[in-house]
Amino acid sequence: MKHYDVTVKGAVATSISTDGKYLYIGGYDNSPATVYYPDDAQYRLIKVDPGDLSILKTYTANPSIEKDWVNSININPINGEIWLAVSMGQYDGKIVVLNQDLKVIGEQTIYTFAFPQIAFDESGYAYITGRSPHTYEGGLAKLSPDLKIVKTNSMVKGSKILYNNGYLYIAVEYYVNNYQRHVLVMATKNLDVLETLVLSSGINADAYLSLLGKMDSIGDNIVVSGYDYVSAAQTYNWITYSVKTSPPTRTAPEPSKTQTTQTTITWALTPTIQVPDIHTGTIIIVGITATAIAIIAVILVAILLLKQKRK
Ligand SMILES: [Ca+2]
Repeated sequence: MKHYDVTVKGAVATSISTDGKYLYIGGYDNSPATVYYPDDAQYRLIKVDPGDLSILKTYTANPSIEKDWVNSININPINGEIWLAVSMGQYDGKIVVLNQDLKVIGEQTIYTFAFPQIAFDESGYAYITGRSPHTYEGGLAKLSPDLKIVKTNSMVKGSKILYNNGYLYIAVEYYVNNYQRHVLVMATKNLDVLETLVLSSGINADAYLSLLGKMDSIGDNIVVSGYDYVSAAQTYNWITYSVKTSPPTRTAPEPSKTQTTQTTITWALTPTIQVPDIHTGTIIIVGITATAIAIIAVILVAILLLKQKRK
């Protein structure tokens, strides 16, 4: 089943979420563009019937002359409110809260938080991270359910954020040991960093995280995907990490029996990352890069060819 919306030209969908009753799809359209502001776009949210995919309501707004878009949609688990993380161009962010009728309940601009992402805790507090790829500004912010900024931490400029079992996990990029690397930061609900783990320490390539798309958890594992760029081969590779979390008090790792490859890495910090408090624990990382898969495929093909030649 598909629904094709031809009523809007130049529209791009970027994010989808559900409150269990309806689908909410966000993105942008470039209808405000003029010859003076050719990049102007407004953000756009539609409420869709999950049965026939018909559009029940549409909300659009154009807060800046830049391209404004819905970067992420999250439903507040406490009350079902729809929280939009809107990027106003590539420099600033805005949180917009709507009810199920797509009426705006409140808004909060968070400067420098471009490409924002949202995570909720069990009390309905929201944790926002965002960053500008151009100014290298951004940070981490805690917002109350009524959209007041409770606290900020400008040290952690995340690409993705997740709340799981009492802690925040933020996926960031740091420059460590000659490369841009995937890093996972664990923080308290008070935005204090507990642990910082370099995920791509075994990869000699620059590693990046898309500023669109979420990270998630399954059981005790935090899962996050990104990509790296091998300049010698001029290729991009997908890479996925599954990080087993352990509370700071627990030190014994629980090796996973279901994974084919695993590396045990101690939570540790490189000197270039400044974190106020370091706990030692152990986690398991499982990562399979597309390069590894490609190498295995080439070997398999070579074996098959050899076998055919022998026949
Ligand atoms: Ca705009």
